[in-house]
Amino acid sequence: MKLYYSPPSPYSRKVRVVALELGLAPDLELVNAMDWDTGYGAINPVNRVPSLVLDDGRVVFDSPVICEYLDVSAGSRLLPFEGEERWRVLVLQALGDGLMDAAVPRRHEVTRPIEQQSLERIKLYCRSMDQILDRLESEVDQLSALDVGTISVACALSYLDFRFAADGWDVTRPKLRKWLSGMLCRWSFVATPLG
Ligand SMILES: N[C@@H](CCC(=O)N[C@@H](CS)C(=O)NCC(=O)O)C(=O)O
Repeated sequence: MKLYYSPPSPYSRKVRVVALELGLAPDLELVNAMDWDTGYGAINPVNRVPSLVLDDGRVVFDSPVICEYLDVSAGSRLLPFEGEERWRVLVLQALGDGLMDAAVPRRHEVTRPIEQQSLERIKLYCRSMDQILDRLESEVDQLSALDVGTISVACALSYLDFRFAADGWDVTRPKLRKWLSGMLCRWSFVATPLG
């Protein structure tokens, strides 16, 4: 298996952490999906990272799909195969992914020339981020297990530290910060720094 990934991408990190936690080691191939001339679109027509190319040439993409593929391959250890718990973990993953889905385009927006930036869009991204962070802080006691949900949330929060440290998201969310510190001690996170 080969994983196309990008070092600053929180979605890529999520998949890499999941793979490591499952004892899987796909080959890694760096790609910058924003470059025009990589030919990456022939692998993933959505043109986003990550993508997982299987040994038989099939391609799995969108990080939740890749995580589920890896997890099922390894015996469903990070996403319950059925039952209520499955939906709880999937919704938690959607919260983590949703935080990335607001933070990543916010980052793109604020790195555009100032006259091209949309303040309205930035405000919408920030609202979404604040709402998700508040929800996570209020439900932090539900983040005890290691699963695709908690991995997604930890990757999203560490992306905020990486790109938006000045926000100080943890000032009003100390329980979430404490929880994140514990997660980031895991070897799978230490081995996959954003960069
Ligand atoms: N829903 C996708 C989102 C992936 C995504 O947005 N990746 C970003 C990098 S962090 C990307 O490839 N951006 C390239 C682009 O938008 O052209 C997933 O979960 O894999």
